[in-house]
Amino acid sequence: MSETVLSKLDSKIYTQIGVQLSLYSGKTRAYLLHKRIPFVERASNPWEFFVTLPRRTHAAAVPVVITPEGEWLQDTSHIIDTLERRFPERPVLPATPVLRFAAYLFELWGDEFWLPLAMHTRWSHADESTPLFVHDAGDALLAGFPRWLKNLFGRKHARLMQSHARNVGVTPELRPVMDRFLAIQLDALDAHFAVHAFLFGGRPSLGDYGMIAPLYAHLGRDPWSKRELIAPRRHLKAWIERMFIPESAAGGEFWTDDRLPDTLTPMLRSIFDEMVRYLAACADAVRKQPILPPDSKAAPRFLESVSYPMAGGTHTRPALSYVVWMTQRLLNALAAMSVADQQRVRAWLASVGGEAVLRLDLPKVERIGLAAAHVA
Ligand SMILES: N[C@@H](CCC(=O)N[C@@H](CS)C(=O)NCC(=O)O)C(=O)O
Repeated sequence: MSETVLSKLDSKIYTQIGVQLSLYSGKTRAYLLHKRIPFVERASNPWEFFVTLPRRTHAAAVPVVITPEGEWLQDTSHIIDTLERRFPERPVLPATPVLRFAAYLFELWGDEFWLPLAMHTRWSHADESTPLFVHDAGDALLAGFPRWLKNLFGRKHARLMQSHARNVGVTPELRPVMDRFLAIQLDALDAHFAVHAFLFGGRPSLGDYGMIAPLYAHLGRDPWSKRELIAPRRHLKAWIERMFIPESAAGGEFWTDDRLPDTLTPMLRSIFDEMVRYLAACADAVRKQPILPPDSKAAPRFLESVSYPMAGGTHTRPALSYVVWMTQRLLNALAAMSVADQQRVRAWLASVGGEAVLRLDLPKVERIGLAAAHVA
């Protein structure tokens, strides 16, 4: 290829700073692949991760997508929103209101409600997960360094993540309730994917990208959960694979009748009866925080401990300020619909016992990296 052709190609290529072991990197990787956005993925290094990323994105976190124009985008929801405007073909949001709103609900459920479940499958089985984690974490942040140094760093990072797991509600006492949740929801997902290629039809939606977050790196790739939870559920396993094979959605469309099939009912029960209670608790916790000036550079991330229903029991973990930002985004998406479409969503919520979503009363927030600031 001539140099001009190569430099023209370069000028259109996106870069994802991401890691195989990372929950959220899998979400944007699947998205970039299915959208056929030209991109390369690369690891990071300590300087970039701990100095450059916080400077540019207010967070030492991946994934980050660098646009060909040199913008550094952090936060998978923000990345997808931004790229959807630039790449409107094959949109990830269904055009019909009920599926569109449901796509936001499933994204939030996968991204945030499943976070403790993913951390549980990884760190409650640390004896099996740690070697792969240490290996990958070393490669991801210390590419080119000797293996012993990579391992030293990887082990330090594993200890950090194990303490982070306690921060999102992974404790020995809470294991039984999380195991029950996983059994119910993984069976339900398997039954859904036995008859449908993706959540809402023949191609992945924003909801599928939220769900692949916990189901790829943690449940789908860590040795214990891959063997014990995913291998026995072959339809779910096949969906995880499809999420990284763009051809699997070729010619596929979202359903046009704007209805969710009964196979999604167990997931909706968790969304409305469990997740919404957590969202409300996060909103209450943020409301108790002092109002910050609009140009603030930092905000508290982990707030008071809150409890909410899970699989017939109770789960407890710190409220997250960030969750309120994602919930605000969900309600903004509803508010942006025409009056007629909003009415259809409301009618659907009433018909599936989901009116609690509409009763959520959120403090106003602005996102700062991995946190959200309570603003006036
Ligand atoms: N809400 C963010 C979450 C990003 C995130 O938590 N990334 C993890 C890796 S999967 C990370 O780098 N965490 C660092 C930390 O939690 O301090 C997103 O959607 O991008």
